[in-house]
Amino acid sequence: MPMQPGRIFKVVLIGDGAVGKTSLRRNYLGKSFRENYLMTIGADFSVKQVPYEDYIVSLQIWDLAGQPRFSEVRGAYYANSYGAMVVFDVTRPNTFTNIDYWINEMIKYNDNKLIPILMVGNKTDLRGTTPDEVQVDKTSAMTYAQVLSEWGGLKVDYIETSAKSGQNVNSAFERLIDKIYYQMGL
Ligand code: G3D
Ligand code: MG
Repeated sequence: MPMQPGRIFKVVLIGDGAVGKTSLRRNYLGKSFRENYLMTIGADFSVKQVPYEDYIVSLQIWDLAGQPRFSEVRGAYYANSYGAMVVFDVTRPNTFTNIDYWINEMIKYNDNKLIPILMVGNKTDLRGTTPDEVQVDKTSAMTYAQVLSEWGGLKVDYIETSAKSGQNVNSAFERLIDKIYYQMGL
């Protein structure tokens, strides 16, 4: 069966500054990486055509540029999102603690919709380069994703990536697309 065009999925990348949001997007897009900077809301987005079953999904990946907590303009950033990746840096525990803030903000500005969320622990290539006790370990992050899932039906999964080595980057975006399809009952 020929591929059918048609589905546009907007997904937002959220999380503290310097956790690797732009790097994940760049790694995933490869040569087709292009900046489309929207100055008014301080965001960038890129589009990737992703074959998915019989469809081509146009994945619009939105990424906050610059000042991460500039919330007056956030409505336009979050509106009509189908899914979110909430990213933290496994070597900086405070970026993990702030996940709550980002999820709350996203829900508030996206019409209180409970869209699928993928929690992403990035910079796994730096594991072992700083003492283990100051890193966020995988078990704690998985447990937290479980806690969030049980709280209000958010359906949060957890995946670890390295935007530097490319480890799991494609899988992360594929997982989010899967979750969106699943949620839509497709
Ligand atoms: P942001 O968009 O979330 O603000 P960026 O984050 O993608 O701009 O990344 C912030 C810094 O972290 C960048 O370093 C980038 O190269 C680095 N980085 C992103 N992902 C990874 C990763 O998986 N591993 C490692 N080791 N570094 C990563 P610079 O020095 O360019 O500011
Ligand atoms: Mg960025």
